[in-house]
Amino acid sequence: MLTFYSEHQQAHAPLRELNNGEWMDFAESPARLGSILAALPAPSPPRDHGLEPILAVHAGDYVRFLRGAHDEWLAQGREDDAIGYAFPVRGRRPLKHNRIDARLGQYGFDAASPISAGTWTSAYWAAQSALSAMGAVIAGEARCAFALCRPPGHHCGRDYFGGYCYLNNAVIAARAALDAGRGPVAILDVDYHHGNGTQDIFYEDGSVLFASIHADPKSDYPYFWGHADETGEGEGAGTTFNQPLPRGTTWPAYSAALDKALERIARFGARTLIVSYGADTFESDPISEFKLTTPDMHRIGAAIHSLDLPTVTVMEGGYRIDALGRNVEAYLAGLETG
Ligand code: SP5
Ligand code: ZN
Repeated sequence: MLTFYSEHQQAHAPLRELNNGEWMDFAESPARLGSILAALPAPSPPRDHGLEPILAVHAGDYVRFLRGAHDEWLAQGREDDAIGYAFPVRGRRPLKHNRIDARLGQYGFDAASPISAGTWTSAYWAAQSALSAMGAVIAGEARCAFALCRPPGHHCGRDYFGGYCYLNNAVIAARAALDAGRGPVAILDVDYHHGNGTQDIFYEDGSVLFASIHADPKSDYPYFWGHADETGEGEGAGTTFNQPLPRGTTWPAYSAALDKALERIARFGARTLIVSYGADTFESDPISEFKLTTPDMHRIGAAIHSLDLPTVTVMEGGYRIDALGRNVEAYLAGLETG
């Protein structure tokens, strides 16, 4: 599988996150990359597409904030990672804030996504990896390509970060496909968590189908999005398809949901597919509660293969580091050969 990855994606290295009322080691650690790289053939470095395709998706003020947030944090005499603790209730006036804590709250939606010195660099290059994978598929160099993105992207929206995500790699790749005339685009999100940022960005856009299979937000993060009755609005009415599943889900129920999602994608008439792949559906993932196995990862890939579409996979979550490489390898093998 043609894979894109930059060593700059290691630079993002927060120390801790707030989880269930306690500080824990940051789950989305750079070591995830080592596990995946050890299981795959050598990746290609991404081409630098610059800021323009990022600004086609994300708000300029948000991108400026992200680039400067860690410096602002240090300038206010703080140490280590920038992390917010006060978040505006939805609908507050868009005041111009100066205090870094207010700005972290304004642009973030959780206390589990710190900004470290290397965050912008890694997020920028993860987006370039996604753009390069899409570029290769558009150019016909391969039918499928893999963007080994880190940090992941599916939780962040046009102007907000959260859920370990700072730039939405899947959406940036989708926008590039649309701009190249390769729409309609379907985004299939199989991370354990609902891809709320991706959903938000395309919620009123009928040119992109967003289909997601995830833990029920009644029990699991991100709580406020991902319910089955969120189906899109306006021009996007009917082009969001959420299938929340209970904790403990194993292959039979997962497979049935996946078949439904694939059927919707085929019916939608997608000409390009983007898969937001998370390995956090794995049975021993430390922060998740589905019970899929490594052979199930191969089955997910093989089921998607049957759509026979030009496909870019972007890496999202997956935190059981010693099994991560094997899970990604199994998924990609299924995707490539069926
Ligand atoms: C990309 C991605 O997978 N982001 C996930 C972000 C999840 N962040 C908070 C999860 C809180 C989980 N707490 C449950 C701990 C069970 N021991
Ligand atoms: Zn996840």
